[in-house]
Amino acid sequence: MTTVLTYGTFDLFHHGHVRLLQRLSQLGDELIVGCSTDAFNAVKGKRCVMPYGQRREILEACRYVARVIPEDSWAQKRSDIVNYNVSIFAMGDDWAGHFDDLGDLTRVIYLPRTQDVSTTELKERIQQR
Ligand code: C2G
Repeated sequence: MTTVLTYGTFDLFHHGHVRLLQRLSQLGDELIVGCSTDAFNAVKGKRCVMPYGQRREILEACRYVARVIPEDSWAQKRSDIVNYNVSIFAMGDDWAGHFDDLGDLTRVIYLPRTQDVSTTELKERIQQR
């Protein structure tokens, strides 16, 4: 069983998120997504439009996602990788290099982001309407 793990906020779920999760799901048998809690987003300095429960519900409804777990700290990745027997840890390449230290536990890869879409850009588009 090849388990793939990723983390993110996934606010205002959009096709950039979908395309990442779709590609990640094709790398293994199951994809686990760590969804950032509201408290952890405060640590990251991110203000979400959608609260954790709604972001989690959307991820759980995504055909590419086998399981959603809460992400409430930077430090949990190592224990998650061990506890879920993760074969591949992957993020979009805006994080390239940030998690290479996990390479002693699992394969670490970064996939190209989808261009021309982001939660920030969607917020701006909504405000201009
Ligand atoms: N992403 C993407 N293409 C986009 C936008 C986002 O591939 N156009 C990817 C990001 O690279 C990331 C994932 O989608 O891998 C989730 O993006 P965010 O919700 O912005 O996640 P972030 O706030 O960066 O949180 O511990 C890691 C952090 O929790 C990551």
